[in-house]
Amino acid sequence: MIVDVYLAPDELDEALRADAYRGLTATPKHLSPTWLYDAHGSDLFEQITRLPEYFPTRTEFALLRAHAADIADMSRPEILVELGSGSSEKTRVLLDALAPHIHTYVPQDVSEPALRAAVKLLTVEYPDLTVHGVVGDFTASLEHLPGNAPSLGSPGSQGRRMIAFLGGTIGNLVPVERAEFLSGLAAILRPGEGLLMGAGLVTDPDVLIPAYDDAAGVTAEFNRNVLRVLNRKLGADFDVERFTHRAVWDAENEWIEMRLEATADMSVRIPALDLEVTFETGEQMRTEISAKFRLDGLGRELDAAGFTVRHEWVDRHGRFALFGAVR
Ligand code: AVJ
Repeated sequence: MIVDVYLAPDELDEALRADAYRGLTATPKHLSPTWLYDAHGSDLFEQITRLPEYFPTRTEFALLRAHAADIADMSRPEILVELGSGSSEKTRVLLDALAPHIHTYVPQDVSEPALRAAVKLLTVEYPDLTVHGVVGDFTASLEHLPGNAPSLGSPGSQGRRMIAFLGGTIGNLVPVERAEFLSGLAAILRPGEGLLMGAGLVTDPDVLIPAYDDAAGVTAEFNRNVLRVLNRKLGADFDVERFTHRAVWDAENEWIEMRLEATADMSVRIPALDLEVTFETGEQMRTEISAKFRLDGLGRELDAAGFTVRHEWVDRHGRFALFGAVR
C-alpha cells in the first residue's frame, strides 16, 4: 500500500492559519472550502451524496456508467489519476471500464483518513492494480503526481495517464483560479493524455438550492463543521450552534454560495492567530462557492487552457455534464 503525503501536517496547518487569518479579517468574511474536509467533514459529505435532494453524485454516476466504454476509448489510459477522490466509490465504474489497459490508480485527496481507507479497500478489490495514493490539496498536488517525471517515478508510474476530476469540484474555484488550475493540468499532461471532468450545469434554482440545503440538515452540519475544525486546529471558541447554514444562488455569477450566518452578536477568540473577531447578528461568512456551468462556457475554458474537448456527456435533465478532453 503506497500513500505519499505531500502536504506535511505543518504545511496544511500553515495553509489553514494563513487562509483563516485572511478570510476572517476580510469584509465580508470567508473561508476556503478545503477546511470542510476533516475526517468528520468527509464523512458528512459522503452522507450528502446519498441525500434525495443532492442529485450531482448519482447523476454523474449514471453518466459514468452509461459512457464508460467511450471514456475508455477516448485516450486508452494506463494510469488513472483521480483528483479529490474521496471514497473513490465512482472510480470503480471507471476502473472496471479501463480494466484492459490500466495498471495504476493514483487517488489524491486532502483528507488523509478518507484516502487511506480508499487505498486500503481498492488494494484488496483490485489485486492486479498498483494503487498509489497522494495526500494533498488538489491545486497543490499536481507537481507530485506519479508519472510527471518518468525517470524519477516508480516502475508502476510509467504510461499514458488520464486525469479524472469528478463531482463538480471544479466549481469550488473562482474563474481566475480555474483558468490557472486547468492550464496547470494541461501543462503536466503529454499530448494524447486525457482529462475527464464532471461539472454541475446551470439549472432550476428550485432544484439546485435544496441540493445545498437539504431537509435533514446534513449539509448544515457539513457547513458548521468547518467551525469545529477551527476550534480544534486553532484553539478558537466558535459557538457552533449559534451559526445557521445558508445556501444562496448567485444568479449573476451562476454559483451557489454556502454561508454561515451569525444568530447573535459574538466575539470569537482564535489564539493560534492571535486574533479576536466579532460577528454581528445576521452577518454572513462565505464557506464555499459551487459554480454551475454552461456547456459552451466550460468548453471554451478547457480550450483556452490547452485541451481539445472530445465529448460532452449530459444527463437528460441537463443538470450535470462529463467533459472528455485530450491534451
Ligand atoms: C464536493 C465540491 C463537489 O460543490 O457540490 C456539497 C461540495 N457542498 N454540498 C459541491 C458540497 C455542499 C460539493 N463538491
